[in-house]
Amino acid sequence: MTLTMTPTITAFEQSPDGGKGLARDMRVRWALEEVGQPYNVRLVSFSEMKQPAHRALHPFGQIPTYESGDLALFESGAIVFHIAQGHTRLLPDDANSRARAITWMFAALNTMEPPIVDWGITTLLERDQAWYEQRLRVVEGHTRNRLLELSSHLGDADWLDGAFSAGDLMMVSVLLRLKNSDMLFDYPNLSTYVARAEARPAFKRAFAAQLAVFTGKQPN
Ligand code: GTB
Repeated sequence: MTLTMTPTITAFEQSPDGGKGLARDMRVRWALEEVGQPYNVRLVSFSEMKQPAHRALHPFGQIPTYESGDLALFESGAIVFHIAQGHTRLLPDDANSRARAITWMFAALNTMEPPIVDWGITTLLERDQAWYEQRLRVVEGHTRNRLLELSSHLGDADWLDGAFSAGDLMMVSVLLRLKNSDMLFDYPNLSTYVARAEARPAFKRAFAAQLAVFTGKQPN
């Protein structure tokens, strides 16, 4: 089902990652591309995000948001879930397969993303602290534990549970936050898993669109 009304999402006017696709609008763009849903993007500055108009959409003053008709959503997980509904490409019809795909979305957001975010914050913001090396060892240890467990589950499968689903979309989006490190290389099946997802045409279109915000060049 393609929506008759074109949804609008929000993204950083100037993403701190310089277009590497690490901000959370990327996963929403990717989901929209997977289901073939055209969308508009409203770019917001850091100060605009904290203004009442944006907070009416997002209580925490962040991106991404999603608006379609009289529906306004925040939280990338909820947005991707909403987009995925009714699209077997992202959520299978079979009730049990669908429940498992949703479980993987939650696992990506609740089990994998927290240690990865901790690691990101440490490497980005805490380098000057006297306790940096000690803290880095702890957060890298937590992250590696989860990567090892995920790697053991994935084994030599292409995707987490049968066909590609919103669970994979969310998991890969989370793993991509480690791209600035060499950690993923230590788990070759996870590196291949991420590369397999990045090769999807929908991922490439979404990536090009968010990069174009930074370069000012429209994607082909
Ligand atoms: N739980 C929410 C969700 O999943 O939607 C979290 C949303 C969130 O963290 N949004 C961030 C934001 O708006 C952008 S994605 N931050 C501005 C603020 O809080 O004032 C996090 C992010 C930002 C930048 C990079 N980067 O440059 O590498 C990566 C990820």
